[in-house]
Amino acid sequence: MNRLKGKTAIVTGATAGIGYKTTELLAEQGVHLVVTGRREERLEEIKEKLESEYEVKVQTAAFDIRDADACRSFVESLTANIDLLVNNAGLAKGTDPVYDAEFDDWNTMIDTNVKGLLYLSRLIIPQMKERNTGHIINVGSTAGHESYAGGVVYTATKHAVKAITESTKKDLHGTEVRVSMVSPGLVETEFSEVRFKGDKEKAAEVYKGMKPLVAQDIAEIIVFVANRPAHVNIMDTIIYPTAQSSATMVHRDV
Ligand code: NDP
Ligand code: 8X3
Repeated sequence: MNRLKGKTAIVTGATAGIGYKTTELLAEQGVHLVVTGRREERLEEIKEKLESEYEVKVQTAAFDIRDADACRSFVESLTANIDLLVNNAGLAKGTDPVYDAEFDDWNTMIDTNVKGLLYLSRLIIPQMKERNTGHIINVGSTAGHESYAGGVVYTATKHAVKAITESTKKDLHGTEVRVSMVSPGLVETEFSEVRFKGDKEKAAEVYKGMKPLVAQDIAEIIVFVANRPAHVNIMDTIIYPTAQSSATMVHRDV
C-alpha cells in the first residue's frame, strides 16, 4: 500500500549515495521532493531527471548544512508543508587514532553529522508539531551502536544521532509526529572516497572480496519506514551486509 503519494519530503545529502537513491524511490511513490546538498549542478540534474520520469515536483536547494544561517534561509524558502524530513547528509573524514587525528576532520564530522542534522530538525519540527503530523528519519549507522579503532569521532557522531533520535521522539511524546533512525553497515557509495580524501584505491579496499550493501538497499528501508501506517513508529533498523557481523568482522573471499 502506498501511503506516501502526494506528500512532500526533504532529503539532505541527495546529490549522491543513499540520499540520491532515497529521492528516486520516493519519487517513484509519487512524493514531491526538496533535494539538498552542496553540488548545485548535480541537484539540477536530479530535478530534471525526476520531474521528467515521475509526476512529482522537485525543489532544489544548494547549501552547506554546517551553516546555520543557510539552513534558516533554506527553511524560510520552502513553499510547501513538509511531511517527511530525511536527515541523511553526513560523512566520515579519516581513520586516524585519537592521538593523531586532525582537528579539522573532527570539526567537519561534528558540524555536519550532528549540528547540521540538529539545525534542520530544529527548523522543520515546529511546523510538523503545529500540524500534528510528520516524520523525521535520521540516517545513523552501525557506528552509532558500536565504536571502533580509527573512528573516534565518526562513531561519536553516530552515537549522537542515536541519542538525538531518542530524545526527539521523547520531546514529541503525545504528538502524531514520528521519529525514526536507519542504521546501515558497509554501503558502497562515495562515503569511503570522502573518508580517504579522494584516495580511490584505499576506498576500494574497504569493499574488497565482500559484497557490500548498495544505496538502493538502504533507500528501500527508508521508504519502508516512511510508509508504515501513522500509528507505527519504527525507532531503528540495523542493516548489515550478510558478509559483515560487526564493525570489524567482515568476511572476505580474498
Ligand atoms: P555519500 O558520500 O555518497 O553521500 C553523502 C551526501 O552528504 C552527499 O550528498 C553530500 O552532498 C552530502 N553532504 C556531505 N557534507 C555536506 C554538507 N556539509 N552540507 C550538505 N550536504 C553535505 O555517502 P552515503 O550516501 O554513504 O552517506 C549518507 C549517510 O549515510 C551519511 O550520514 C553516512 O554517515 C551514512 N552512512 C553511510 C554508510 C556507508 O557505508 N556508506 C553506512 C552507515 C551510514 P554534497 O557533497 O553535494 O554536499
Ligand atoms: C559507515 C559504516 O563501518 O564505515 O557508517 O562506520 S562504517
